[in-house]
Amino acid sequence: MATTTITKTNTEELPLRLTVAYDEKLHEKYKYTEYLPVYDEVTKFPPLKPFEFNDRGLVANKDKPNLFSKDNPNLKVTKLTPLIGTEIRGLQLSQLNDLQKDELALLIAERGVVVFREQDFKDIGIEKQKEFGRYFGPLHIHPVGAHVKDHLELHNIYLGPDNEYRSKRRSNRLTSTGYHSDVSYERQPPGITILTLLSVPPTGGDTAWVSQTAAYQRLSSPIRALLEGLRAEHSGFPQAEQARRDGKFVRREPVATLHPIVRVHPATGQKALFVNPGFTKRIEGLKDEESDALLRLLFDHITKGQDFQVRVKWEEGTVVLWDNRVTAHTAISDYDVHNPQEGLRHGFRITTLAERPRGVNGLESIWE
Ligand SMILES: O=C(O)CCC(=O)C(=O)O
Ligand SMILES: [Fe+2]
Repeated sequence: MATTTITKTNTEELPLRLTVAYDEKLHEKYKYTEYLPVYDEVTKFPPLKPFEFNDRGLVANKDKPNLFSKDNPNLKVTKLTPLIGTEIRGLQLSQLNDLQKDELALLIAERGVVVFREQDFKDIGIEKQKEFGRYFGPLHIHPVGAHVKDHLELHNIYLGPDNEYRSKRRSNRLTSTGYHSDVSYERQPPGITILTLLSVPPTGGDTAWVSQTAAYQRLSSPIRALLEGLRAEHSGFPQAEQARRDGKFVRREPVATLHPIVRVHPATGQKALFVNPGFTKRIEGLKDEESDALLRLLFDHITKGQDFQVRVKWEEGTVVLWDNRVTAHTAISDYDVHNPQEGLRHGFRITTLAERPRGVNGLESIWE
């Protein structure tokens, strides 16, 4: 990775060390230079505090008359697959009122992923982008990831010739894909996430999501009943340890949490699997071999289930919103970052935190 370290002084005269994780020369004519990835290597954050979460989808009109107004002749709503994913054209996220945002929260919970095309969202400015996110929940700051300068709530998505960190970590594997639910180790893990790409390769760099609601429903009833009584550990430790090994700064100490394996969505009441190959490590109360075998079964089920997955091709102006409580996702890094024709993929993620997960019969998340 081409990194330059710049040391500047913040208002309290404390030295602020920012590592620039890109090559400035490559981006001289780039429109979104202020969004390029950096690492604040000084600011430390305490553990996340518990908070009361109110899902906006709970107060939404289920028919969504405001979001899907009959008075909007440009509106085009398409189901991308029967089980997961809806695409919307003719509606600007930046213009939605609160009633529409509430209905959108419910739609995201129901459909897992909602893809908005032809958006002006990337050009409304960072403060408005954060304000939009905050409507759905408090914004998460990633414990180790690159971010946007002066805005740690904007998690950076970047893969170019001058920063291959994301792909290098997977270079010894047969595939670049890795399904996960973002930072699922947190006590109150993310609900709605908003991913905006500022630069999109002409082809490649799609993202795929799997419906964890459909994945749960496919299981036989004896397995569903077994899973409904179990919790699994989600750990942030391997990610933090890897970051330290790579010489990166860990701004919040890692946590591990036991979450119910079957999670009930507060707004829809639907049950979904809540395990993912990215962060779920073991099942509470099982012998090692039992836990390994059961998690392997579930990870295979999730990653192989193309009939309950959706793969989204990014376009200029696309913004995707998903619900981490009922989906898992993976980036697909299939383009050659060293070929200028295959382009640069760059964007930012705004991640909103949600409730402490609740399972079936009140099974709750716990931690030490
Ligand atoms: O780059 C992508 O397509 C997705 C990356 C990712 O996992 C995320 O933004 O949470
Ligand atoms: Fe992710």
